[in-house]
Amino acid sequence: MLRPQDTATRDRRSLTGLWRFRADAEGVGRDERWFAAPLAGARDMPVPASYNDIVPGRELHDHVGDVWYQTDVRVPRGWADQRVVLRFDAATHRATVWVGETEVMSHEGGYTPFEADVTAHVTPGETVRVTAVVDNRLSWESIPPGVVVETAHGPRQKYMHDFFNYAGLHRPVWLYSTPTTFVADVTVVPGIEGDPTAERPTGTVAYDVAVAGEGAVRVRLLDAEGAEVTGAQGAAGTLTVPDAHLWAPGDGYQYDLVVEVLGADGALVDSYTQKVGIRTVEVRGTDFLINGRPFYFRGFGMHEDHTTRGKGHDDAEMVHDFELLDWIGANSFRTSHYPYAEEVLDYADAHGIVVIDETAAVGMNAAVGAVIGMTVDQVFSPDTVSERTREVHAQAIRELFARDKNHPSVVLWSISNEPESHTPESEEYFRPLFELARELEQHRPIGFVNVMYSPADVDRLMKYSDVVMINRYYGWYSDSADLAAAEANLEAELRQWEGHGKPIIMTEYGADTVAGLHDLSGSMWSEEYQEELLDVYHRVFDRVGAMAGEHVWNFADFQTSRGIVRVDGNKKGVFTRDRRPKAAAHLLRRRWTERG
Ligand code: BDP
Repeated sequence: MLRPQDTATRDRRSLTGLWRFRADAEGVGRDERWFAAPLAGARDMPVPASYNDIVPGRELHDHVGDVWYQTDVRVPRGWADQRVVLRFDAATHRATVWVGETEVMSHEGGYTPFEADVTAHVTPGETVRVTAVVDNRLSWESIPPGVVVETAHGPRQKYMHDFFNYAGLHRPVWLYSTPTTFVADVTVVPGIEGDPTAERPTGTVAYDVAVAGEGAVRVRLLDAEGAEVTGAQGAAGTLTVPDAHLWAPGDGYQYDLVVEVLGADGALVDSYTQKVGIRTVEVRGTDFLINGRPFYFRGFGMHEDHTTRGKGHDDAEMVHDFELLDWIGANSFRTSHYPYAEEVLDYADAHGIVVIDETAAVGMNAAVGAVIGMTVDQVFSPDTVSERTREVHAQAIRELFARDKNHPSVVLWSISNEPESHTPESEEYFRPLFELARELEQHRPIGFVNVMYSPADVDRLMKYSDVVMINRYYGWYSDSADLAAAEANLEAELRQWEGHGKPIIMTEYGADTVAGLHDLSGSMWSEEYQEELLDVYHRVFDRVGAMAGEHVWNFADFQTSRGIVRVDGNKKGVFTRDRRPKAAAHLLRRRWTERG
């Protein structure tokens, strides 16, 4: 799905700001048609933001069910004869939207965009009311899964993943215009002819444009200075780019593919600009190659998580986080554990940061659930994570790939984090999803992230994965406080995974660390222990030839559900939640900036 854009033929109006908001604890708003009038008893709520931490008290923080958002927007006068689209970049976890009293769309899944053609329901120059009901409930048929337990004291949301169930309108909302004949989709697949390690090789850009309506397509490829490099007629083809400036880690060079739809008279009907980074990605033996060169992932699993706004996107926080990644010498991160805002991927593209892009399929694991605070006998069964869940999961994969397919920063997909992967039931669930992912994706590697409970001798899913991605907590959840044992056991396990003959990326390793807690005997939770533990892992990584990357868990401390294993959230951050460095930040900076 194309991102809204201002071009010669398109305009956007942002609907970010304060919306009218009302929680619907009784779940009566749909029957009472709250969309049909200005929301009674509403309070102000910022968009984008999670609503949970905006208001003091438990009520909104722990709300389970629907909340209502409403705003008024004046449709620009100049949009007469245009197609008008209403787009939500995300609504967590599902929403139904009305324009005036007309229901225009519903969407399942909290981290991908959705939109509707609302031309028939608006009048340019006039104001229209937009209402969205957003439901935060997780069930056995949502991704991620969860269970709402009805208690004598009200509903309680349980889930098996280790981050707080922030909800609301987390990303911008747009009203935008396009011509009635318009560019509906653009797909680009970059390539390199000959030796990809050459200084300025010949690049290729295979493109495919979907047009709604009748019109001829013309494409022009411009370099970063705006000079035309090449072009072509026709909705699909392959452009050749002599002396290509490649997109590469640390060099976010991009071309502009200007896509134009022309009328019978040759006049411009629609115009859309797609950024293109020319680079190749390949797994060869135990190497992960970008542009033919082995790439070693250094960085973090992250979270979209900040005080007050929760998972709400914010440019200041985003740029600051990227500046910290740069300061520490990270070259990559994983969008653990859900698709991040598109602004994040655009920034990664533009700055040469490499991304492992993950779906929201997290917490499909009873053993992990038991630690977090939800018990379930069997995660994969007709009554729990089932074929119906798989349909939702498949749709999440389709939407993620459709949204992010053109980002050069995305080099590897993760279709799930730490699912149970040692049982026949889990294999049966996942095999079709790997097949689907391969059908949708022809040029990037695909994988999933393996959990500590499924080592190489029992895991049944790694054979479907191009890369071995594993999260390990030797020295924390196992071998607690015993780093000598941790070192030996970690190495022994990595040697087993080496047997797969694939690159290994340690996608999580780390220790909960209370900022400011120091201890010269290196007790757990101290800054010293976090440093020592990271040193142990790094020594081992440097001995194992198949290692292709290290992502520390986590970039920053983050909020989780409440329980006996977390003190105001997960403290495995290398930065605190307000982004102050723990001692480990300096250790990583030394390692990652000297390594180059
Ligand atoms: C892993 C999960 C991650 C958790 C982490 C932890 O992938 O979401 O936050 O461990 O326990 O199980 O800190």
